[in-house]
Amino acid sequence: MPDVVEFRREGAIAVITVNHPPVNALNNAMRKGLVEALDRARNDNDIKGVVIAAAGRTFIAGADITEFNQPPVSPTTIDVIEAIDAMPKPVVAALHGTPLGGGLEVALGCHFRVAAPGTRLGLPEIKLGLMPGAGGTQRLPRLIGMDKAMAMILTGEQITADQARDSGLVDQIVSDDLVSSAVAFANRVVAENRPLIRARDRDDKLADLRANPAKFDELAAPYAKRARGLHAPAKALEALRWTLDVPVAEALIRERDAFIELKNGAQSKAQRHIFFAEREAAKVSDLPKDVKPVDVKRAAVIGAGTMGGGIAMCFANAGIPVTVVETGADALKRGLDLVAKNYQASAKRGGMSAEDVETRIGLIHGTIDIGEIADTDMVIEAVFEDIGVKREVFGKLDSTVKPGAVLATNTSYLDVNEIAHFTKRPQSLLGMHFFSPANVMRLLEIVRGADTDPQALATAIGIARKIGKVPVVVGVCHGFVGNRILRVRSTEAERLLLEGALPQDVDGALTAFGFPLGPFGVTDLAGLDISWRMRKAQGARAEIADQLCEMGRFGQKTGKGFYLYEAGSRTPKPDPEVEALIVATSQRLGIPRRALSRDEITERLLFPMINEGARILEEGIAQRAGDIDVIWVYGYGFPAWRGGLMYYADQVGLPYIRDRLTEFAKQAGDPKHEPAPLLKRLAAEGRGFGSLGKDN
Ligand code: T1G
Repeated sequence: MPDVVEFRREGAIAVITVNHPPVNALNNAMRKGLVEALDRARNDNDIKGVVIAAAGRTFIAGADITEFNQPPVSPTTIDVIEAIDAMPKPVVAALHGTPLGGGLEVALGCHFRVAAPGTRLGLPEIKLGLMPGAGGTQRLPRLIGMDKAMAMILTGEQITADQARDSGLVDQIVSDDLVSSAVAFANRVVAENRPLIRARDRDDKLADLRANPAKFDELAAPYAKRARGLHAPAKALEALRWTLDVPVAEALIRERDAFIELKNGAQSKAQRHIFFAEREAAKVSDLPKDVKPVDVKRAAVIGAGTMGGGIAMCFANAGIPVTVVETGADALKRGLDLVAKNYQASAKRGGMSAEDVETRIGLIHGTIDIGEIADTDMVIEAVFEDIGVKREVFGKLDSTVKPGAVLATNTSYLDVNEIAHFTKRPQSLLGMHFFSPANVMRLLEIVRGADTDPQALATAIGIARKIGKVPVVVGVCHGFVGNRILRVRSTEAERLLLEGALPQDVDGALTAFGFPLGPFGVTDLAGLDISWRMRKAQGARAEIADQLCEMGRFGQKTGKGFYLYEAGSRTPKPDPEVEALIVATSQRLGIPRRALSRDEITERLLFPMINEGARILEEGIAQRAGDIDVIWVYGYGFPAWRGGLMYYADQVGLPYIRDRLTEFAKQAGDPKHEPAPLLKRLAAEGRGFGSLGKDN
């Protein structure tokens, strides 16, 4: 096992290389090794300069998050940076891959930074409910100015090597061998006897702001507005403000204390749970390690509707040529025009350059001849949600597409096993359930059929990650995992309307909980007609929604749904006509109306969803409770700072949820609210869903 920190000399330059695969996370051993190596370089008079580099695919990608739930062990990241700060010799960071978080903070502590082309740099702590805790909030604004530093720290987004060089974060982009170039850079600094100015001592880029502190509030306002119940953004903004009027030594101590407070807080623990759950969700316990995925060089999408176009964009965005097949030239043209319009809109927003738009559109080819996709490696069907249409499409695909290609259906609730047997190759078929808009939503439910073979499954998981999705492997049932739980929520939401709540009460409860939109706001956005069509196909009924549909009130697209929408506005307004319809329906059904508290509404929605999640785990439709958390955070806007549906249940406590479900069942005379056996068992054992999978 190579050392986590290696020390070697190149002439008068010490080269310190860290090596802790896969991402060089800054763990206890690495920090200790770095401090020892820096002490050695400082005390050796023959050493005139230092380079800090990393082996493997990336420079340090941050503190080791797996250590966060244990007490901190010295030396800390701050100790490492202070050892650099105390160095009277030039220290150059040699950056490649993704120097992030504590890794970038170590680099900020160095006197100079050189980077390989393609390096992406960031301080993503905010995405973990944290803030930079090793000097990032004090050093970055001094190097690149407050507006750029605030954007990096408050969004957690990465910047490119060019952006880093142009902003002053990186001194040089080196295209030859990175470490040799960094050594040469260090030798030049020594030879030229360049002054060693530490980032913490630079104030030139803050002078204007210090003279006009009100400008800070202007910069901070949009980030503060978006914080919506999150603790980390507020703390990070407070720390950034210290650069204006708090001595840097004092500010660094305050920053550390603020970071520790966040790290020990419930929100960050929940967001760190989602970070690891997202990575776990792509792992399938019985998938052989040596399975060889199909190399998807060319893809195809059947159907150029909203979903088909969005799916095609996902492949084009990842640089994979994709053919879109439609039945008619008009539908094809409409679909491809919509794709072009989406790209142009994103270019207008500054999301991509005109050349990017051209390249991506160039990767999408349209045809009405299915024969053209015979040689593709993966085909995703995104046609009308009708089993007869699926049968026809997959029959054609089976006789057209080369053996070994992976065939996927984007169905959101039809039986994937039934669809697989429309072909003679069920082993190569699975579901790839994208969420609308497919080019934006990151969740991808990979629906594993009874016959899906390891190669098809591994291919779908690999391609999902390649196109920037968060894959979660699920089993076959009506609605798989996400929509099956959504259906429970929708049923309960309607029930609450009949018992006394109004749409704005129900939506208000969940937006207060942290959802961006409530159930009825979402339905108005997506269109009531979509679920209406499904209910009619299944002979199901939703009293209020069906009446609204019969009145042609399909939501935002018709200006009316559960709410009213003024022309050109997407802001939902309560509609007295809908309230009257709800009250009349309660009376017609003989359901007495009563006032429902926000807490009761929240529990009546979330607890039945948790119960359905327990059943999903019992049936093996989801591998882990964390998979359900990831699905609802990435597919339906469940607030990540609450950790997801099942993690939240563990925080509330299963005994309480069990008892409330028993009450709901009695109240509504509805056995489906009876607590699931798994939930009852865990409650009785004093355990949570999070304990499953360890000793079940
Ligand atoms: N700590 C521990 N493990 C980590 C890790 C980390 N920081 N980052 C990744 N891993 C694991 C991950 O769980 C997975 O494990 C494997 O590495 C590959 O990751 C003081 C305190 C670097 C862009 O937030 O964004 O520094 O599943 O699948 O898609 O202010 O990982 O293989 O067992 O994601 O190529 C700040 C988080 C921490 C960076 C690579 N840093 N990581 O993406 O691979 S807080 C971060 C990432 C901090 C300071 C504070 C990504 C990546 P396994 P992967 P990838």
